[in-house]
Parts: sequence; structure tokens; C-alpha cells
Amino acid sequence: MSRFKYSVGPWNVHSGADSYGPPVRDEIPFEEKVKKFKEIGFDAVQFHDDDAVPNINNYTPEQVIEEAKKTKAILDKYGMAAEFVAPRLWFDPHTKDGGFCSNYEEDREYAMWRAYRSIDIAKVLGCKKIVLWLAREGTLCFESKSPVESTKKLIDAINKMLDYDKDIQILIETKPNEPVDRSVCPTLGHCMAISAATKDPSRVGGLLESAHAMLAGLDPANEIGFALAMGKLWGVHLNDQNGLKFDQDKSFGVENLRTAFNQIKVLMENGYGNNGEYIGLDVKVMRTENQEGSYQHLINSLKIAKALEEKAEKFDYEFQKKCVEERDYEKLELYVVELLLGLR
Ligand code: GLO
Ligand code: MG
Repeated sequence: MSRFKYSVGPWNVHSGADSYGPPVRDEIPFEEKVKKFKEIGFDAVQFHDDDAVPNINNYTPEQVIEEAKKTKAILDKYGMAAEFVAPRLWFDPHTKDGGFCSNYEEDREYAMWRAYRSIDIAKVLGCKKIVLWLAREGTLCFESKSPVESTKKLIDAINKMLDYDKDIQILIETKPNEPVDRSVCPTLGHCMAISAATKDPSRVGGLLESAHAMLAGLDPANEIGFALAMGKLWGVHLNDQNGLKFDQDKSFGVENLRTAFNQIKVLMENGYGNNGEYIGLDVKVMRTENQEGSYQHLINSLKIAKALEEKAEKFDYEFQKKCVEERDYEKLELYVVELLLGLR
């Protein structure tokens, strides 16, 4: 029995198209995904605004709310909650040079329209969390934008969201690069500084994705610990990554087992989940997988995460204390590896 509740987004089951090739699997309808997520053992679904309301641009704000109710009915049918809504500010032509920090006022207004609609949708789906993965907020060409102005524009956009609704919480999902070269808000440290600069820091926190931390050259378990110390870790996207490459979204724990263990361990030690937080798994199946394998990465990631929960339960804190007293960290390190190898 897991102590955590787990969540997943519809984009985590996809047809396999990438920058280098077309789809290799069939698209699966949203409702079928929700049904399967439930069967696999998930408790909640994560949304982009246009996952909840496809073709969102075609609707008035009132119509968006009506459309969102259809999605809510599907969640209710399968007993699934909604964890968050994230405006997808990287697909639409208006956002090709960023949303909130775009150089063009019209595009910034469009980004705010999507942010407000995301808040409206969250209300209908029964959640308070708005996630900002700031995909294109940054530069491809450094001199095209001022890093000072971009940071201020981001704070301004968050302030407007906080004003729009008094209940919502904003979670910045930090990432250092991709698709931009240099991101405005690359790490949770930056996120905390942005939070402090907004009009209501108590409603602005972070979401840590393992792979994004690794792309910034950081240990995700440490990033998790930092945000927990600030009382601002309100979401996680656990996954894995083989070094400094493109964002791989590999199954949790398959490349870096020890830091995967430590991510779970730090979450457990600090009561993550006690305020209703979910462990989100932002993983993608390999392109080589066939149609039947469409959910295999989710099944595997859940299995690994739960196995690591058990390992963390077994962690011998007395032994750890003794090693620290003796300052014998070699002994402690061997202990951890033996625990993970099943030798303990
Ligand atoms: C990509 C991000 C992306 C977000 C999602 C929700 O690198 O991890 O998958 O998590 O859009 O904000
Ligand atoms: Mg993510």
C-alpha cells in the first residue's frame, strides 16, 4: 500500500511523433486514457487547458466553462480527481516567441487569456493548482529580449493571475532549457525568488521535474529538499534522464536509481502528500514501443516508485546515525547501494 497518491497527464500516452519522425502508434481517445489510468493505479489526472477543452481558441470564456464540464463528467465517471491545469503556451502561433514574456503585446495578452481560461477550467474540474511550465519564456537569441524585463513581465503575469482568482495557487515547473536556449526561470531557486517578488508569495510555489533538474546539472533530490525547506513543493514530475541531453522523460528510476531512491526518501521524510499533493509521473514511452505498450512506462514507473517507497521504509536510520557519528561515509554509501541491490 502506497502512502502517496499518484497522477499523470494525458500527454504521457502519445503516438510517438518526435522532431525526426511521424506517429508510430494510434492516438488513444481521452476517455479511454482516463479509464486505463484508473486501472493502472492512478488517482488524478493533470491537464493542459486544451486537454480539458480541445480547440479552446474557438470558444468564448463562457463556452470554455461549459466544455470543461464535459471533461469533469468523464473524471467523475471513473472516480478520478484533477490535480492541476497548465496553460499550453508553446503550441499556438501566438506563443512562438513566448507568452508572458513575448516581445509583442498582442501575444502577451493572448497568453493571459489562456492563463485566465486555465483558472476557469481548474474551478470546473475542482482543483486549485495552476502549473506554469514556461516553455518558451526565454530566448533563442540572447539579445532579442532583456533578461531583466522578462523576469519582471513574468512576475507581472503571475500577479494578474493571483488577482483574477483569490483561491488559486501558482506552481512554476522550472526547466533550464528546451525548447528555449536560456530560460527565464530555470531552477527552483529562481522559482522561490520569483515567488517572493509576487504580491502573494504564499500562493506561488514550485513543481520539480527530475529530468529538468538534471538538465540544470542538479540533483533532483536536492531540489526537492530545497523547495520542501521553503514549504513550497506543491507538485513533482518524477521521471529520469541520461545526462545532459534532450529532455528524455524516461521511466522513473531506470537511469539513476540512487537519486530516484533519494527523491522518494526525501519526499517521505518530509510528509510530502500530507496536504493533498500528488506524485506526478511525467514519463514518455520509447518510440520503439508498439500500440500494446502505450502504457508500459507508466506501469513500470509506478512499480519502481512503489518499490523505492519500500526501500525507503527499510532504510536503517540507526545505522545512518552511527555512520555519521563515526564520520564513516564510505560505510554509509556502501549500505545504500547494498540496500538498493537487495543485499540488505
Ligand atoms: C516538458 C514538461 C511538460 C510539462 C507539462 C505540464 O518538458 O515537463 O511535460 O510538465 O506541459 O506543465
Ligand atoms: Mg513536466
